[in-house]
Amino acid sequence: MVNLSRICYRKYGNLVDNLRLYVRGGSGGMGLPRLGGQGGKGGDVWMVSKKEVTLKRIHDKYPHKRFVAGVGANSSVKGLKGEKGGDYELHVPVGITVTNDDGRVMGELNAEGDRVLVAKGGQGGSFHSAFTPSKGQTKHIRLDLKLIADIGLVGFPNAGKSSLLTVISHASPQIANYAFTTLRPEIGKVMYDDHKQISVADLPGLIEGAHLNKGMGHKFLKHVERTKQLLFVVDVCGFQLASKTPFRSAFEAVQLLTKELELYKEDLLSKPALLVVNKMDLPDAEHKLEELREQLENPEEFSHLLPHDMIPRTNLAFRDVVPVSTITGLGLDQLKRRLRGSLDEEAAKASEPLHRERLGALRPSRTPLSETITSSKCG
Ligand SMILES: Nc1nc2c(ncn2[C@@H]2O[C@H](COP(=O)(O)OP(=O)(O)OP(=O)(O)O)[C@@H](O)[C@H]2O)c(=O)[nH]1
Ligand SMILES: [Mg+2]
Repeated sequence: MVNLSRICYRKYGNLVDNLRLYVRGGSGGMGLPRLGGQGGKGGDVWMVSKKEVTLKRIHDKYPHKRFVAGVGANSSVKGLKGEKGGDYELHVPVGITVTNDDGRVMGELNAEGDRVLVAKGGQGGSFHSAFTPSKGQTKHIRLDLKLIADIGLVGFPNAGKSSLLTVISHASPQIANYAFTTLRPEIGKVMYDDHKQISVADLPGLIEGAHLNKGMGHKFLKHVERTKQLLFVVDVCGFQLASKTPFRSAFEAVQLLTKELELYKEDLLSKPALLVVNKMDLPDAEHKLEELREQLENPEEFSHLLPHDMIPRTNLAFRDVVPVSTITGLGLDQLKRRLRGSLDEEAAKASEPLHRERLGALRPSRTPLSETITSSKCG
């Protein structure tokens, strides 16, 4: 069995998860009216993903954050068709969404070597433009990094997500008894005795309306996209954001969080999910937990507790519901085991087709005759 007592931690300090850049395509080269020569096209600016790059490195290496492609060569007697200006390729991390200043998504870089064109070069001067070149596109763009982690913590503010990360890894995010203590994601590593590591991302709390970008919703939700599994965290006694907003029980919190993910990107709900019910040391927690379990078993019966438009279309089937207290330590070992178990289970599933393929390759190939006999038996 895995010994859970030795837990290490690696903190990703100074995480930069977004950057705003100025990009400009190169201007086209001058045409040559006398000989009908065409100027070279200006170079383009591209974002190209590379595994080893970080936004922090770009931030430090290019303080001006200006990226300009080369100008096209002028048409000349020696070279009537001017050469194209050099493209500028900026290497960015994998997992980037590129948006322009209006918030329009220009492209996603989700795999090594993906490319997004962010600023086109201008046309070279030619007969059609009275031999006058055009300028390259000029833009401000934003790079948003979606974190990669095995597990992403999803919860309303104050549920105890950071407290949980602190006790299952040695990360030390800020913890306080008010909403929005965590303003940027932080990753903690849970390390097991066999050197297996699980990365857990503490994400800032979501609020109702996060899918509409309320409370910086998208900024936080984007990180959930690249985590392998979800760990919902709710306060067993429920949560109220402010005196003017409604009180939400643990069940309502689960359903509302599910709905926020569904409205942001329904695919997220296909990720395996576990539910942590935190603060089990509080009075009446056992009774409330029972109530929650009952409600989760028949969520439809309790859907009247939610605003009509916030009832999830499909209820999340949690792999497990784990009651914990980050204060007394209750349930933490079980949780760590379940996290490990759930990830191992998925990894085994993912490698199954490969195993089958390899086994298949080892078996002697059948003759067409034996195949006919086998299939006729089934009929
Ligand atoms: N009684 C009790 N309080 C807890 C427990 N876990 C966390 N808390 C308290 O709950 C409050 C919020 O904890 P955080 O860990 O900052 O919550 P969070 O979910 O990270 O909050 P945000 O970063 O604002 O989203 C703090 O006052 C914690 O001390 C617990 O198991 N029992
Ligand atoms: Mg926090």
